[in-house]
Parts: sequence; structure tokens; C-alpha cells
Amino acid sequence: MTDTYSGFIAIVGPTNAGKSTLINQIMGRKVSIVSHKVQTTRTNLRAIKMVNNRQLIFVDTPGIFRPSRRLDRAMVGAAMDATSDADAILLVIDSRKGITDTVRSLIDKIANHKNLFVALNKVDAVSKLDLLPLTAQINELAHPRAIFMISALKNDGVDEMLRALADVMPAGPYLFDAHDATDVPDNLYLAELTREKIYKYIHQELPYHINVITEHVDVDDDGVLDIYQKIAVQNDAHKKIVVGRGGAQLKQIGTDARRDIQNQWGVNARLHLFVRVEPNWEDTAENYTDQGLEFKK
Ligand SMILES: Nc1nc2c(ncn2[C@@H]2O[C@H](COP(=O)(O)OP(=O)(O)OP(=O)(O)O)[C@@H](O)[C@H]2O)c(=O)[nH]1
Ligand SMILES: [Mg+2]
Repeated sequence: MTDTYSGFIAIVGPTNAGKSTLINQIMGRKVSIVSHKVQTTRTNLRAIKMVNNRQLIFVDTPGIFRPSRRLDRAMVGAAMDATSDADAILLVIDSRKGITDTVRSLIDKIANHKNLFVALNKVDAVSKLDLLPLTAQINELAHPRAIFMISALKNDGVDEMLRALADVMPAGPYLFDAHDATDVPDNLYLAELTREKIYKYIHQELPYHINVITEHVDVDDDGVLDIYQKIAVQNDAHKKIVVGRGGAQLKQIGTDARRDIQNQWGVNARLHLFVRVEPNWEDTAENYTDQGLEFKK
């Protein structure tokens, strides 16, 4: 019998550093949505990667930023929770932004973890010369096992990093079925794909105040999925923007999301989106618990 190894790796870092891009690159498919905006990932999402006889359970977490709203606090709280029981922590930093105050205070909290690794991401977008001072700064603040220079987008340096992470996984039985790629519930995943398109097409602050919920999914006789989703917005002005003139904006979001669902799942689908004004969704407990977030009074 071969020995088995299994462990959790929390991917943490400031918002927009490329954590979700990295997890998708590692998995070879979209597990976690990505956008050019900050605060895209809202909850911890697990993805399971086998490296020979080693099971790496990656936890993508919401980015760290200064929380102000209840939702912000829940997101940052979830990220920090993921580090507390992780077998390894991978701190992802945007090389272009460097060691910001957010990164400093985060390092402060995780510096003592015995398996701390750092990934300087987006090296495709900086000059190599800028990376050395970054490495020196990190070594002043903590003693990570290794600092990797990677491009999550271009898949540069990722394999080598995977091997190093696999090496520190503790001996033990597999914690997940080796054939499962993620533990994201289907309805949440479908809602995330739509939320990603909202981040893509709608600008300013609005996406941060939107919640997407998959209400139900039917399968017809031909195997086509009918997916019903609610987009909760905070007020009528927001609703107007999401729907757009003559419904054009909502149609664009829906068409793109449906195409993505079909691509990701290899199914035919019809996506039914409806926008509803729910001024208090950010203060409603179910909207947190459904996504695996903690609702704090
Ligand atoms: N040039 C470059 N861009 C990258 C790289 N990795 C990620 N990005 C871009 O950075 C942006 C943010 O990526 P995400 O993966 O959503 O970042 P995140 O850390 O998950 O962000 P939050 O979920 O908000 O915490 C996107 O526009 C990505 O395309 C990289 O290696 N190089
Ligand atoms: Mg993310």
C-alpha cells in the first residue's frame, strides 16, 4: 500500500492579488470567479488537487482589505479563519503593488505559521529587478519556507510551487474523494458565474452591493437546464443600472453567464434572471449562511 498525505493550504492575500486566478490555474478549470475589480471572492472555496499520492486541499479566500460593512467583516473573517487550521499558508502578493500596509498587517498575523509560503504574483507585469527588494522586505518581516515568483495568469512557476507545497502535506488519509474537484455547491457556483459577469460589465461600486442567488434549477425532457436566479440590489437606482435601457444590460449579463455555464458544465441551459430590490440583503442572516459566511450580530 502507498502512503497517503493530505492537507489544507489556505491561499490568502490582499484583494485583487490573483488568488482565484491561481486556484483556477492549478485546477485547470474555473473554480472561483475572477475580476479586475477588488473584493471579488466572498467566501472560502475549496478545490482538491492530487499530486501523486498527495492530496492538496486549496482554500481560496476573500481578499484582505480594511472592512467597513458587515459583509466586509464576514469576508475578511472567513479568510483569517481559513489560516487557523491550515497545514500550509500561501500568501499571494501582487508584485506590482508590493508590501502594502495590508500585506504587513497580514504577515504580522501569519508569520509564525510553520509552513508559510509566499508567492510574488504577476511577475509577467514587472521587471525582474523589482522582485529582489520585495524578497528582502518579506524576509525582514517573516521567515517563509520559500518565496516563489509566479504568474498565475501565464502559468509561470506554478508547477514548481505545487511540488514544494505537496512536500509539506502531513501523512494521513485523503480527506476528500480524490475524484471531487471542489466542494462548491452547484447553486452557489451557478450564482457565482452570474456575479462574475456583473463584475465584468457593471462599473463603480455597484457590484459590491449585489447578491446573486440561484432560486431553483429544473431539467426538462431534453436535458436542458432551466436556471432561475435572483439578483438582489439595494435600491431602484441600482436596479435601473443592472436592467439597463430596454433590458439591454441584464441581457448582456445573462447571455454571457449562460454561455459560461454551458462551457463549464458542458450542458445546455436557459438562464432566467430577475432583479429585485432588497435594501436589507446585507443584513439578512441567510444571505451569509447560504454562502458559508458567518453572520455576526
Ligand atoms: N498580469 C497578471 N494579472 C493577473 C495575474 N494573476 C491575476 N491577474 C489579474 O488580477 C486581477 C484579480 O485577479 P483575481 O484572481 O480575481 O484576484 P483575487 O486575489 O482572487 O481577488 P479577490 O477575490 O478580490 O481577493 C484579474 O484581473 C486577473 O486577471 C498574473 O499573474 N499576471
Ligand atoms: Mg478571489
